[in-house]
Amino acid sequence: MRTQVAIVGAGPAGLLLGALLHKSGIDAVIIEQRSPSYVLSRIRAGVLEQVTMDLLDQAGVSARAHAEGLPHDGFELLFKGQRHRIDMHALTGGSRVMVYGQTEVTQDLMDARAAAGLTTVYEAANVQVHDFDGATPRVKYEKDGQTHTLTCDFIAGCDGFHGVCRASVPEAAIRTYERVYPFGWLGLLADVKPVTHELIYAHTDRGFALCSMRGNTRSRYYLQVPLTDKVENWSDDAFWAELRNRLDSEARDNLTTGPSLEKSIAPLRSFVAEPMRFGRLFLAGDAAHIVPPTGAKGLNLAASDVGYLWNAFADFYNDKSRAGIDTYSDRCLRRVWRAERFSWWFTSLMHHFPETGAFGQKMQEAELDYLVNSEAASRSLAENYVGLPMNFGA
Ligand code: RFL
Ligand code: PHB
Repeated sequence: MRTQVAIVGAGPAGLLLGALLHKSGIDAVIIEQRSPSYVLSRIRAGVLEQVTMDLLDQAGVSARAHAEGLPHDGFELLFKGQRHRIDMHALTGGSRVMVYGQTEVTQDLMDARAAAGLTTVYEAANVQVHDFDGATPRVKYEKDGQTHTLTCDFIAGCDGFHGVCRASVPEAAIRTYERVYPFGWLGLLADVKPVTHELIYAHTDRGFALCSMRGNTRSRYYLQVPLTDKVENWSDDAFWAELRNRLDSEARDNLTTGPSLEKSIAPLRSFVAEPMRFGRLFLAGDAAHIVPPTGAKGLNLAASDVGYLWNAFADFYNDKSRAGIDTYSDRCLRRVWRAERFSWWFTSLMHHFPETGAFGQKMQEAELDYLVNSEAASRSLAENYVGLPMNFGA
């Protein structure tokens, strides 16, 4: 088989790239190691920046997101038992975010891909990338007991943090930066009405909690937990009781509980690999970088990488220019590092770090107090939360 762009990974990054390339008349095949239902079972992001919505619009896959997504103009910070609203819309001169689940984005992209008759190979085993430092890269994989080779002009590594693409780059050609946090997030999804119509980010001395949603009748909640906790030891009742402990009295009274549809623990990590291009191999999304979820930036960064990569390939095929390809890594990394900084900062501010002691706790409270009472500080938070433009400082 031959294609112009071989995409490894059918998560949101790979599927969105496939959709955008199709709009520009560029041929792409996606190779995914899992089944569609497995990909859809991963409950992850919930907050989409305007930049991401714009890319979904350009890919022609945003109709359901506009119809069913919830536009949010603000969110709340809860500390010392009080909630404080950050009015993103007013503070940023009109920006907002869309609350719409990653599962739904993925489903919309899968449906559009199937409707357009585009090729996705699911359940591909032993996927390997070869010769990306030469003129004719290849992706090899096994399917139904047979070995297949996909020859291409470029490989897009959209295969997530544990994928094969970054791992195939010689160690000397890549530099990585990492911080692992000493806690994880226990997430619970339930068909209950959200505790309030906006997200609540709660800082308490019992740990962080987040109240989010997937619509008016489905809620997504998270608790900071020690990395040693096991999800099977957290009953639904224990989850709801602990969440109550971390909320203010009004939210506690409004909290509706119910059986969980899904519960899982995710470790928190900051990670960046530099550069993001190796010859004809381009990394995008979680394959190149990870942010802790506090800033809601992971999926949005995956989308902006893909936006730059789409432009690079469109320049190459349609305008015979290599400029986008040559600047891809630098352009992505600039936006990535800003989101890394914001996600690290917001994580450090909101979580409980036992090792920093009572002084550390006081510093967090003083910063939160400043943040909600200084318009300049609130604006900085709001500006980062809604997402920086793709061509900032250009
Ligand atoms: P994905 O989603 O991991 O998809 C990668 C795909 O590649 C496949 N794959 C392979 N395929 C072929 N061969 C191989 N060798 C392969 N190895 C892997 C995988 O099966 C998979 O299908 O990466 P992608 O596309 O870069 O997307 C990134 C996002 O999924 C991620 O950044 C976000 O979910 C992060 N995130 C959030 N991001 C936001 O923007 N807003 C949020 O509100 C938000 N909340 C979150 C989050 C992540 C969370 N967890 C669980 C880490 C909340 C949580 C709890
Ligand atoms: C989510 O709804 O899953 C979500 C929302 C905001 C975050 C992280 C996750 O910061």
